[in-house]
Amino acid sequence: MIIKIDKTIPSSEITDPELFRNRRALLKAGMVSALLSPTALLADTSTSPNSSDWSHLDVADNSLNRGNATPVQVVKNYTNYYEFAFDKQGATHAAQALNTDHWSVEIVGEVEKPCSITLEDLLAKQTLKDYVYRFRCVEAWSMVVPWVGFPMKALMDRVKPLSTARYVVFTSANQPEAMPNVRKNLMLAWPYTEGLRIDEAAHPLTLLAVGMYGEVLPKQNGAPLRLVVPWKYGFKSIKAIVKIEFARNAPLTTWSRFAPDEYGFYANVNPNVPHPRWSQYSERPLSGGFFSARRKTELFNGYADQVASLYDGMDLRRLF
Ligand SMILES: Nc1nc2c(c(=O)[nH]1)N[C@H]1C(S)=C(S)[C@@H](COP(=O)(O)O)O[C@H]1N2
Ligand SMILES: [Mo]
Repeated sequence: MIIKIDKTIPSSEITDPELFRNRRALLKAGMVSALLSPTALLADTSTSPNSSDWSHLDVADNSLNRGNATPVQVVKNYTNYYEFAFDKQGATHAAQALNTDHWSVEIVGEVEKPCSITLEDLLAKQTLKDYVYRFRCVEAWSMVVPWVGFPMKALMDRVKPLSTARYVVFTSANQPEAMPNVRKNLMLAWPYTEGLRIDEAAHPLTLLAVGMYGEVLPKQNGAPLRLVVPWKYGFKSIKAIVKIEFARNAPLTTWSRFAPDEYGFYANVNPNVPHPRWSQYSERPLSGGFFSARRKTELFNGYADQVASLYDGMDLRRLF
C-alpha cells in the first residue's frame, strides 16, 4: 500500500534542501563500506554485534516529499528521553550509553506465534521505506521527519494476533546501568510502556522505524527500533522497543499512570482539547533558524482524512 503524504506542508516553513542532496550517496557509501569491511566478508550478519545497522539493506524510495523535513541536526539534538535525562540536550548526550547490540523483540500475549525475533530477522523480511511524517509533541513543538521503517501491520501479519487481542502494549529497553532516571527510580514507572488499540496499530500510517534521514536511527531518537504514530502526541511513539504484547485489555501506560488528567490513553493530536496547563491550539515548528512562526495545530495532526474514521462516535474530549 502506498501512503499518500499530503503536500500541504509549506516548504518555506521547514525546507532544508541540503539534507537530502547526498542521501543516495550516503546510502551507497554505507553499503560499500559494509561490503569492504572484513567482518562483512567473513561474518554471518545474524551474529554481527552491530545488530541495528541495516545499511546493507535496500531502502525502497517511495517518492514521498523528502525535501520538507526539519533540519536533521535539530531532530538529533532536541530529544525527549526521560530514562536518560529530563532535558533535551542532556537526554541526547546520555542516551549514547544505551546498548543496542544483539537486539531482539519479545512478541507475547494473545498471538498465534509468540516468539523472540532478532532485529536482523525482523528486517530481513521487511521492505524498508522512507515515510515523511509530521510529529507533534504534547509540549507544543513539532517537526517533520523522514523515518525509515515499515508498517506495524507487516509485523502483525507475520505473528498473527488472535481475535481476542484488542490492544497492543509496547515496552522500552530497561537498562538501569545506562539510564540514570531508571536507576534512581525517578518520576515515572519504568520501563516506559505505551499502547494502542489494535486497529490503531494496524493502521497503515503506524510505523516501526529503524532509521531517519536515510540513516540508522540515532540512539537518542529511539534506536534500534521505535514506534511512530504520526496523528498522536509524541509520547505515544515509544523508543527502543524490546517487547510487544497483544492484550485483551487496555494497558495503564507510563504517562497516563503518571498524570491521568494530562495524558490520556488516546493522545490524539487535537487543537480543541487543551492540556490542563496549556493550549494545544498551535505549535512551534522546530527549525534551524531563529524565528519560526507558530502554526495552527491540525486535528489528528493533519491526518484526519486517513484516521478520523477510527474514532467515529467517540467523544474526543472525554477520551483525550
Ligand atoms: N522510551 C521512551 N520513549 C519515548 C520517550 C521517552 O522518554 N522514553 N519520549 C517520548 C516523547 S515525549 C516524545 S515527544 C518522542 C520524542 O522523540 P524524539 O526525541 O526522537 O524527537 O519520543 C517519545 N518516546
Ligand atoms: Mo513529547
